[in-house]
Amino acid sequence: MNLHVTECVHQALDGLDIELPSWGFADTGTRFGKFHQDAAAIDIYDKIKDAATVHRLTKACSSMAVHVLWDFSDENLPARVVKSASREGIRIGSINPNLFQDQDFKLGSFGNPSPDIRKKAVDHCLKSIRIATECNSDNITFWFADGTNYPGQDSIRLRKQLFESNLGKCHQSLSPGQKMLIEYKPFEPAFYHTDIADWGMALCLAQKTGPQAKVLVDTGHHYASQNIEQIVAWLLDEERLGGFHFNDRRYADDDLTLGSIDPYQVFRIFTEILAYHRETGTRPEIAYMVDQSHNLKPKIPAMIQTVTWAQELYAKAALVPWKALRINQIKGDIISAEQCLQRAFMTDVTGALASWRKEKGLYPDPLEAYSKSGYEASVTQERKQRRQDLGLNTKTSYA
Ligand code: PSV
Ligand code: MN
Repeated sequence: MNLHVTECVHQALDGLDIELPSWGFADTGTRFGKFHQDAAAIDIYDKIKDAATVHRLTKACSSMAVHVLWDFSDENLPARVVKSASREGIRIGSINPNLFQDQDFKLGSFGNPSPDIRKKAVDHCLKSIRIATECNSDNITFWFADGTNYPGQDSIRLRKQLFESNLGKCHQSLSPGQKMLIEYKPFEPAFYHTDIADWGMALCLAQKTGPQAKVLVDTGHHYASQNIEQIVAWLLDEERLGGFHFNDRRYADDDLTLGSIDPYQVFRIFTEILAYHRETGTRPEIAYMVDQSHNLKPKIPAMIQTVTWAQELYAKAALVPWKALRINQIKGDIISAEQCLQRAFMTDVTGALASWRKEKGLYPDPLEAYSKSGYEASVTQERKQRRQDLGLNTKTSYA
């Protein structure tokens, strides 16, 4: 094996940790329905166990993101959840307030025309920030379904001002190490205008809000031809890139497996990040998170597959010959410059990945290790029984 490749890949993988979403382990669906899986997590403790299983097999996912409304309750208070995560060998990561499910949020949350509902939304975010503190978590992710469906429905400009003022209120209650990650999305559920529709709007709000406000790039939240790596490069240069929600898309926010449609794009995104690190000498503080909820694939293998692809594409990006690339760029030798990227992308890194895993005491192929572990069969049996005992979702089918 090429020693240089092995060294670069090992070093890169040592620095890559990817947070898993609690909601990726539970039954979710589309607006047309749900296909239930017997092995799907029922509660937060199942989700923790599943995320910890992925971490045990990859040593690359030390934390799990949680959604406040879906994961906490009077019974499942943060302290208990944190304890359970630490028992399983992971941490609670980013905290996601839920500003879209309550009936009161029909016309929006921070941008709602009613001051009482705006206050309710801000109060929920302040509570989420307190939960983050209790969980020792540094990231609070703000995604808003806010927008309108019809021209004339509300004032776009006044809503922008409401966002500025309400985000400011939340920023004030952050503790020093915490970050507010502002996520954008072009459409859905709003179909005419979305209040934070793209990276420019998110950046503008982050800059107005304060130094702890950063932008979160969900790779699925872009139109088909958008150059995401350029957005990443600009956000890095503005020191406002806070994190990612990884997934892939073919049409819209499809929650497909990272890199399943365009792996070269993921590679180019990683290349911009590593280039920034190399050129500035500063390692950017980026929360790498997955935001995928699979309806057809089994959930845990889908997550392992995502993580191993992220590692593979990150490892390839680490192989870009930076010096040669820059020399070619300065000379205007476009073909050689492009070759620097293409050759790195085409390098087979599977051997280096396997040796990194062996060094960590892991099985070289985490998917195979999972299927041999017996975990899926054991949780299928246990959760199926528990669902029956609890009277939960017995399958709907035509008679
Ligand atoms: C919205 O589409 C989103 O990307 C946000 O990050 C939510 O928190 C997540 O999906 C789960 O619904
Ligand atoms: Mn997202």
